[in-house]
Amino acid sequence: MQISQRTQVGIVGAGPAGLVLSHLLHLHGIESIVVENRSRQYVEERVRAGVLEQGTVNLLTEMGVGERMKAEGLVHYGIELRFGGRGHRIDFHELTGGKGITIYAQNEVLRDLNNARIATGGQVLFEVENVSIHDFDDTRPKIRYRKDGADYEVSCDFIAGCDGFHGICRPSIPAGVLTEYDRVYPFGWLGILAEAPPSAEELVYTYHDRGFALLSMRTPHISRLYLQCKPDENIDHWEDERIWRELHTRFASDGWKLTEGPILQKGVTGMRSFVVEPMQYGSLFLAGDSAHIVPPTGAKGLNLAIADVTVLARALHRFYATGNRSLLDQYSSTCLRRVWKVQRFSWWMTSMLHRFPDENPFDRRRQLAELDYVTTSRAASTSLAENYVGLPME
Ligand code: RFL
Ligand code: PHB
Repeated sequence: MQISQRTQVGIVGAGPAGLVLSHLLHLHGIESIVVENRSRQYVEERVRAGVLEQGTVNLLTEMGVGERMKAEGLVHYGIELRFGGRGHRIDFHELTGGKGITIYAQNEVLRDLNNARIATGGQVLFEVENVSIHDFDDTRPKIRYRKDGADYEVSCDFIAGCDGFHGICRPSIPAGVLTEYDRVYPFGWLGILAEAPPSAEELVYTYHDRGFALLSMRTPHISRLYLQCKPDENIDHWEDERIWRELHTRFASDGWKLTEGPILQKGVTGMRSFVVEPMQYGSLFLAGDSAHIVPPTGAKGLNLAIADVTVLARALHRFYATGNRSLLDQYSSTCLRRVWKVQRFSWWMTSMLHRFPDENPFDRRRQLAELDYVTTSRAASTSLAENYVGLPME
């Protein structure tokens, strides 16, 4: 037996894209159902991004989910680029007319969004199985799923594919419709979460002979640190002592000390750039990581996912308020203008800061010249700063 449900917008995935979209639609009086195959606890505990652009912070605040972020988030007005054993600060505040970033963990954003959805009667269904989408080339699309042993079918007007890079929405689009643009990097990041006060007040991006390293943080007591590693690095070969030794070496700088602490979590992430065009097909709209992936060096994935659904919510609002489809028809082209600029920035930061296995001495000299240029030219550092704090929304 199949149980029928009906909503206006069916959303697959309760990550940042799916939950922000669902709440924005609610604020416009549009109903949605979100289906998520993981548990609520898993989604709220998974360690991922930590840097929010000013525009993301403003949006979450306007949506009424910014209270804890405002109280607990750490506002930064610059980052450090460290190379040749010396630090060079990029002053966002001065270069962008007062803008900054906020350090607040992605899983905390998700916790705040889930609480807001539940408080306002939103339907976010966790631990669903066998999610599939149907008839989305038509105006009567459906989402089917299984939960607690029963089969469900949700009829809706539109489907939002917010199910991340490994989701089912993008692969459900017929062959030949999408063009994929892809670059896989020949390295990964080994990331740790440590119970140690951050050793710097702002994020430190380091270029070192032994590879890139990044110092970030979550709270005044928790550090988040990354090391460039092999893409298929076996985390079991990295006992805590080896990780700290490598971090000390790569961050070494006169008069500066890295504070150690118990490692709470560790893992390896691959790095890729990926885009599909277009980001829509019939009544299906892809948003966030389901449509594009950036390497994490520019801290952009979460922010870009939220930018997509801001465009989608505006388009759906216009459609339901006036019957006018023009913003929906333009969804993909509007999003892709930002997507490609963010791709460029993330690729550029990655290329400037990592060692490449096939590089030659020319490439290394060029990277150092680039770092020297970026940290000494006001024009070049302004370009980094305006991209890092987030380009304006269209
Ligand atoms: P998500 O977060 O992957 O959410 C997709 C959701 O869909 C669910 N799902 C399904 N649900 C139902 N049925 C199915 N068949 C499903 N398949 C999947 C998944 O369980 C999941 O809950 O995608 P979304 O919403 O597009 O958000 C994207 C961001 O999560 C991602 O871009 C960022 O985390 C990337 N990222 C960073 N972004 C930043 O803006 N700033 C950062 O500082 C930053 N640091 C990072 C990062 C990503 C990292 N990793 C682990 C990839 C650091 C790292 C290490
Ligand atoms: C993080 O804090 O997890 C983080 C910060 C900056 C990045 C990537 C990840 O570029």
